[in-house]
Amino acid sequence: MARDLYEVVGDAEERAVLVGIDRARSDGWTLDDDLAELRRLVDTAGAVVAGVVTQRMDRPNPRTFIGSGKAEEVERLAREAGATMVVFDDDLSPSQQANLEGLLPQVRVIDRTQLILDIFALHAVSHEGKLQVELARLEYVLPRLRGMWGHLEAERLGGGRGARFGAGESQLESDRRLTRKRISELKRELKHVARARATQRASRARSGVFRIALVGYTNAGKSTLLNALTDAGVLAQDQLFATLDATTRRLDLPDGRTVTLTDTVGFINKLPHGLVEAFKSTLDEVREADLLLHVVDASHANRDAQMAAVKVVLQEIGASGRPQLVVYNKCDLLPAGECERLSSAPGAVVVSGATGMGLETLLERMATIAAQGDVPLTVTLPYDRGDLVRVAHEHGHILSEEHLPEGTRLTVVLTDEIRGRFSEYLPVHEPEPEDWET
Ligand SMILES: Nc1nc2c(ncn2[C@@H]2O[C@H](COP(=O)(O)OP(=O)(O)OP(=O)(O)O)[C@@H](O)[C@H]2O)c(=O)[nH]1
Ligand SMILES: [Mg+2]
Repeated sequence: MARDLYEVVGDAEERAVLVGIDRARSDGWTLDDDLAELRRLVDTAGAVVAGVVTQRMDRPNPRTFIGSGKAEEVERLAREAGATMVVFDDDLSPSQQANLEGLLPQVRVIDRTQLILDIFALHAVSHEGKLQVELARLEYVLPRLRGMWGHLEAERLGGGRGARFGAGESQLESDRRLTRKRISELKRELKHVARARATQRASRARSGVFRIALVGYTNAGKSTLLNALTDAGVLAQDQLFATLDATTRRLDLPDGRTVTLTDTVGFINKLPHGLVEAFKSTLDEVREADLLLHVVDASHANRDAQMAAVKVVLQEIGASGRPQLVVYNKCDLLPAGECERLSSAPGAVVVSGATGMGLETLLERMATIAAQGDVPLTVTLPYDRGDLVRVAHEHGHILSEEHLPEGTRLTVVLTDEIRGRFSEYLPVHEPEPEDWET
């Protein structure tokens, strides 16, 4: 079966050469940031970095991604370093990947998406998690099946023209058919699992329990916080994508109210779209939460760019309109002045899941928000409505304030008395997530 051809990077002997492109960009990431993250991904996948090659270019070569001279350099380095694979930090099209495999015959050529899929496959534990990962991997593999059979096709070429256009084509067609069939089966099965999860969620919603979800960049400390707050005992470790499954625990707040707190899969810059699609049902926990705690590794050199990447994913899953509280974690690793500066931002709490610092404040903030009886709302007020911004500040409970080109974006808990004054700016309801296609 085709998916057996798709190997997992788990072998300690795997040695990787990394390839990164230095291009003009505006998203706050530099080539060094990208390569540092790619190193962590390779390390998490269990391989060793044997070398790095970079190239300055604004537009990748449509055939081979990097230039042909650069490809020769990669080939030489891979040979000298005894590499078993070459990992591109960007996504390769199926034909670029096939062409590169032709130029680098002695190694496996993989891209960032494939590496992340491999890590997900290594870390999947639950039945649902495994189904979701298998679906994402097969969707990725389907357009690449020709490349994978390349070596067999080459052998068949020895059999003459007839063999090439006869048996060869039908083998590929049958692989594609089997893969498509498995994809449909997986979607059906996931739809079934998703229904059970939706029923659970609906019953929690009906019970009126306030639902809080932990979201954030991978390795930010979400699971550590869930454990610190609820003794959940979930896996927390210094690895990317340690958590794939959603775990929900009850949490008693200082005012005696019980809420639920859900930990879920972490996000990353350039999170593969296929994974977001496949993890739809897990991510519904985020989309439907009453409050998102956006957990940030405040000690990370790339903190702001990571926060921006999380916003992009929240947008992609249709959760960007959910009320949010920013939780700057790992403050034990920050200089004291920096902690103070961060905690003065509206709507932010500074904590350490490791030492417990700031957790009481966090619990109190959650209690205040949950106790308002109404969930916080996110409104964007045009700059000529400074009067409403003042009303929100005086009578509401501001969780965050952001100045965007179109106006002031506030996440605020409004009392019933003043809510009406904001009605024309209140968000429209998010559409229901689309049904699985089968
Ligand atoms: N120093 C320090 N380390 C922390 C803190 N919180 C978490 N960590 C460490 O950061 C690493 C990642 O923590 P996790 O809780 O697994 O992070 P996560 O956000 O759940 O990550 P994924 O599940 O991989 O997305 C672990 O090694 C934790 O021990 C903190 O407040 N201070
Ligand atoms: Mg985790």
